[in-house]
Amino acid sequence: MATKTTLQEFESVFPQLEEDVLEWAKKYNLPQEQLDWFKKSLEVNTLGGKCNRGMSVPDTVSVLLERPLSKEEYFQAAALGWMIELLQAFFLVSDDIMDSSITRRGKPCWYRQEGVGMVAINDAFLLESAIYGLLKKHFKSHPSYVEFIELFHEVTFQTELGQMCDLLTAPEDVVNLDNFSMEKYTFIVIYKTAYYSFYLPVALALHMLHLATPKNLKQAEDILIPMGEYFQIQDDYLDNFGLPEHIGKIGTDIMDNKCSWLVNQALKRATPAQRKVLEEHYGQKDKTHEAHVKKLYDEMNLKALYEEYEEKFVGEIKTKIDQIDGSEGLKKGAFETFLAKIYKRSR
Ligand code: DMA
Ligand code: MG
Ligand code: MG
Ligand code: MG
Repeated sequence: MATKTTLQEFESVFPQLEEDVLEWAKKYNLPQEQLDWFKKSLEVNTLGGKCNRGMSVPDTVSVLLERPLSKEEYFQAAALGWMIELLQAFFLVSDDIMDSSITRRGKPCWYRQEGVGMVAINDAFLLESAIYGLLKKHFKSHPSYVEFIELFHEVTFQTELGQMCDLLTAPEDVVNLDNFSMEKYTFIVIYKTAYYSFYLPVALALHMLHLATPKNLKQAEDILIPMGEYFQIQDDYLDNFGLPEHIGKIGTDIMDNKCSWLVNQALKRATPAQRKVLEEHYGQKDKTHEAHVKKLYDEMNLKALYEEYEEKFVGEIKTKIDQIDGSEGLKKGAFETFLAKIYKRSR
């Protein structure tokens, strides 16, 4: 029987990994003050989230083995999970600067914390580098060491392409609603979110267990990419309809001129008068403009539309899970747990 990890158990692995990263920096005689800074950045930016991505590595490994993990197996899987959390920390620190966000995980974004500012850019790079230090320390003799490195590089590249498209579709000074489309939207969310958040954890688990056959990787991708798409649609929905107390952040998509799921749905259904409201008020860095758009979203009943869509999308993902061919060791349960974790989430 597979077992599910807890946040507490997963977090208990972090101090060891943090120490490994700091030891690596100490090798270069990094002055104590900067060592303390790096430690603080590692803790503030990597801890305090839900750790859904990270925890899904040990969970997936346990489902694939159909048994609880030994101490050694748990450590390895959790270490890979923490590397995803570091990758996520790297993306979030930079994403918050680029999106001019205010809060993250219920606290000011790192770049807005006292004394940080644009040092946060370099801190983001360091969070990314930590991944490769940990991989080398703990996986150098694993037969899939090169595959692990290539996978992290590939997924990072994919995410950066998605972020590029997200940012270039949302210029700060020109609002042109014709730039938005569901095709553009689908590209953005698959690349900026689905690969690193959904495909990566399962691909890492498969590599760890030597089950990463082309067929298994392809089947995993075909399910996890739509699941990631659904997850980012939830993120866009929560940006407007979620409670900051729940999501730990204040929505910025309307003021940021983002090609969000909500604006695309609104544009699809807008009367000429409603389109005019969007043209006048979308993408303006001003709360009063934002309020007009929020009111329009309520009038257009986008909450109900989202809920309808959610059922349809989850149904389609479940059908895909049912069609899994387990002949090379892939298990339906791996995807079912993943989906259950995000279904109807409010945070
Ligand atoms: C998330 O996009 C994508 C990455 C790679 C961080 P987002 O800006 O919608 O995320 P959030 O709402 O968490 O700022
Ligand atoms: Mg953002
Ligand atoms: Mg963003
Ligand atoms: Mg968002």
